[in-house]
Amino acid sequence: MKFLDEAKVYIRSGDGGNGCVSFRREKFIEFGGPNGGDGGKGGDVIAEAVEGLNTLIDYRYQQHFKAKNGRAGMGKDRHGANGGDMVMKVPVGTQIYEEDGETLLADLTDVGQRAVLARGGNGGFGNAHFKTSTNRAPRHANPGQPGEEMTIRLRLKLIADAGIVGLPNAGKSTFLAAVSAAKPKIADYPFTTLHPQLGVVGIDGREFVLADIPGLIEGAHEGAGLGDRFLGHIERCRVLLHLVDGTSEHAGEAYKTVRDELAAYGQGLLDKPEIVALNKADAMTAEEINQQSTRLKRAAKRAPLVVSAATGAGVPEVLRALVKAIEGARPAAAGQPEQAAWQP
Ligand SMILES: Nc1nc2c(ncn2[C@@H]2O[C@H](COP(=O)(O)OP(=O)(O)OP(=O)(O)O)[C@@H](O)[C@H]2O)c(=O)[nH]1
Ligand SMILES: [Mg+2]
Repeated sequence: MKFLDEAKVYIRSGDGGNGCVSFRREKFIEFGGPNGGDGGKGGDVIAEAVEGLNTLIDYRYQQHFKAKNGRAGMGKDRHGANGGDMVMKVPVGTQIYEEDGETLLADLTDVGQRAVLARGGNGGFGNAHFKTSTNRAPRHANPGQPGEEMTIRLRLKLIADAGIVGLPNAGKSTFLAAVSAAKPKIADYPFTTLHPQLGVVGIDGREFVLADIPGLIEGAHEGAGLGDRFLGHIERCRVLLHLVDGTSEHAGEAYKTVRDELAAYGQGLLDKPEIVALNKADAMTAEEINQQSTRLKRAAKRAPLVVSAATGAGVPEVLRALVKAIEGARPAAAGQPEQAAWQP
């Protein structure tokens, strides 16, 4: 399936139906009075977050979304039918912006969450509505109100518990493939990964979602390489896994390059708890591991875990560290209520 995380679409809610002007006309009934019904309400355009989607690719093929108009009111006090709503199904994690791309209209972070993006116009009142003691034969009705139209932007920010960052070729995709059922492309050239991938990881009876994103290089915030736009997908991660290729020239420098790009991107990425791991241990001598670990420790100000995504050595330790950090980073308000101590 293709991946797309930005889309621009045009939406229009339904117009309200017109009110009706009509009079009761029956044999032997004089002055039957007004009986024009009200128009129906126009349909809304609604966005709904659904399970099982992780791309906005559908919105490349369909870019116009219109709700149905309300039907006009009719004689004999018949109310016009309401127009049907248009429901746009989007992946969880989709943010909806106005056309400017800056004004946030909705942020759909939970399955089933809905937002009304454009409200349908109200139906007009029929002439029966305008009957008063002094005007018992009103000859006017209201027109339905028009719907709203606008262009909106959808932006998907995947929701994962942990995100893997690192230079190209650090072994990020290899790691994701080793710990989950995800099947990312893996190869020894930079920028193998062109879009984010998610995988579900299980360890010690816990599960969490891990995201693999394209590698970062120096200057990514200025557009170098694939740029830094995919960092949007780890904005909502609780924890980062920073993988450093041990066979690279200088693990400390590699680490700093990525941290600088995270800093340039902002959005609190630097403040997230970070697990640092030196990868490709299988391809290094003990001496090299020592040297690169020392460099990495100096740069990260803490000893890295040593791992081989290829052989699996050290992987459970990394996963346990991630689980611990994820649970530690859970906001207190969202903590499990069953753990709260109850004092009688
Ligand atoms: N020896 C060894 N090679 C590894 C290990 N992990 C990854 N590799 C190799 O390193 C190369 C790059 O791996 P990827 O997983 O594609 O790297 P990536 O970080 O996803 O790279 P980008 O997607 O380009 O950012 C591949 O040839 C992998 O086989 C490891 O633990 N040991
Ligand atoms: Mg990759």
